[in-house]
Amino acid sequence: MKRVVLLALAVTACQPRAGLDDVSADPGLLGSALPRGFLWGTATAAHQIEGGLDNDWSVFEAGSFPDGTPHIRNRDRATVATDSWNRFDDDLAAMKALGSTTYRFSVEWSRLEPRKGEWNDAAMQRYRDWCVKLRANGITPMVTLQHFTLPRWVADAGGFEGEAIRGDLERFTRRVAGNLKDQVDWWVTLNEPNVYAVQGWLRGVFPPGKKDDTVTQTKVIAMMLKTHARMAQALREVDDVDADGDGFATRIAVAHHVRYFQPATTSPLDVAIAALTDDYSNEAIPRALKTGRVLLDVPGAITIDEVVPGLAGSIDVLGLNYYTRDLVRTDLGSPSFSTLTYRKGRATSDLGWDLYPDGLHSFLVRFAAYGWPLVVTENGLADRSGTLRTPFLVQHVHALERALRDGADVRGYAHWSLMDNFEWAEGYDAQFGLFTIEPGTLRRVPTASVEPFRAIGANIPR
Ligand code: IFM
Repeated sequence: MKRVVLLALAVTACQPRAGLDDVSADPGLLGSALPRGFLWGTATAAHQIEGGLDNDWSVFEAGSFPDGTPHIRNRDRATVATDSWNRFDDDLAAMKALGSTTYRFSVEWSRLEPRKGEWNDAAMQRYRDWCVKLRANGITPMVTLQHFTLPRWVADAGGFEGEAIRGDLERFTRRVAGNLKDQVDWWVTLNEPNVYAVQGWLRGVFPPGKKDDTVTQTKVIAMMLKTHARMAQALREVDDVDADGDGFATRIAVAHHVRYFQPATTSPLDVAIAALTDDYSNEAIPRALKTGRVLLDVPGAITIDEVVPGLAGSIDVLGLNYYTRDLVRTDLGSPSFSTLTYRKGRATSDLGWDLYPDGLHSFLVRFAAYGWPLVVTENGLADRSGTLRTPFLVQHVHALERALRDGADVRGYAHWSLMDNFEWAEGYDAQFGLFTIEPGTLRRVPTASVEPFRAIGANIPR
């Protein structure tokens, strides 16, 4: 019966749609090729869902660009977001409906340490309660320690442009780990250092809203890696409890955003710039995590070549956040030497992102060569109509299964996102959720992809 339902789902899901290539293997068994114990679930981040926060983003959201355009589409604010701070039980019910065995979420630094050295123990206790509830429901918590936001006092001191953040985030990590160590083994220190730096210093659409500053952007990535090394060290020292009994007290990851860059043409310049972009954006961070040497190069602007103590060996697992493919067209007048575009005539998400499942297969196989186990810490699409989400899911899981067959050791998949939420500069327009949020009541309403998601998960060997 289960097989028939899945087959029907997958057949519907695989009706030809421009740009979502056909699944060639038997889709009725999707999920069954994943390894026993594979973590299956969703991801969120505090600022995007909790509501009631006061951090550097709260300030940025209120502002505008010099031409008067608001920083955030439609002047949206994360003031309430999905109100998850007060509705965790609703979120948990949604996770259970999905048959989740993991939930990746972030703990919010500005909530836990609103002023330097001043700790909010009640908030820490609430995060702890979430972890206890998750585990009681067979859902492994995966906790992100920094996901794009900073407390105001940290941002005022320069954030990742300054030096102090290394010590401050290390202390924060010690505090969180000390409180959650008997509940949490899976830790993500930082989310998407490359995106954080590009959006904040090149595109100017994240705080601190600086533009075309590839020098500082590159220094920020290096500082994030240095900070990560200290956070990882802190986790290893403090979290000495193997919460899930698998023989490891810590599984430390960085959630690394990868984009599949292809040259827009066969011209040698496009090929060279695509390779440069790929190295800077995709390769430099895993390479640094493996070797301990940060090597970042923006020709003519900045080269960083620095060995960072504690960086080599700092992760146990590489997290990959994968969404899309870009075509790289040379633009030597631009600080990044390129403009990015996408292949015409293919399905795109509501944000214009090319949907390219083969890219996931390619990255999993490529980064498996470093020797780490991998987790897909994010994968999803903005799809208000809900018509593309199921084929997207089916085909990305299929790509993941092919990567496993090709030798990649993939341990988990977290769909972005559990529910529609505050999508940073895009506000609430971009809807990534497996659940949608009913305006007014904020009720979590299942999309048509909930059942396929659950059905695939049910095929994972237990
Ligand atoms: O919403 C974001 C998330 O915070 C980080 N990774 C990409 C997602 C979709 O843009």
